[in-house]
Amino acid sequence: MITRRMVLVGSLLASSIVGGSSVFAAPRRSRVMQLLDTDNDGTVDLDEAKRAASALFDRLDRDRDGTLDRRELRGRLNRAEFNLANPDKDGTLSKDEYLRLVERRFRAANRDNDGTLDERELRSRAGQALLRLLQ
Ligand SMILES: [Ca+2]
Ligand SMILES: [Ca+2]
Ligand SMILES: [Ca+2]
Repeated sequence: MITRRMVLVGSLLASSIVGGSSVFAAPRRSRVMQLLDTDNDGTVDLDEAKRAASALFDRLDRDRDGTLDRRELRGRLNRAEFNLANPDKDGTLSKDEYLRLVERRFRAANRDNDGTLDERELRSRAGQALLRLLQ
């Protein structure tokens, strides 16, 4: 037997699926936010960004020499970006240099200067440039 209540709940579910903006729908968290936001406060802070960047650095460093050359970066930075991040011009990025670049891109993406990146800031062009160094 179908009660009025079941019909009501059914139509609410349907409208939240179709409309996507129903108050009954859980706030949507992007895959990348779920991945980076380790303290689950809904934003990415600099510590979280640096931790992800450090883990990616280690994964990309195939020859385990503690630095990334352009081949290991596999297109994440173009030549100009690489040169900017590599002031000592030794042909590789140390983890320090890499994390300094991450910090610069984090600050560029953090438009409202509140110390954290929300979904919208991550989706911005500056946010996407940061994400290329994190995943
Ligand atoms: Ca967080
Ligand atoms: Ca290396
Ligand atoms: Ca922000």
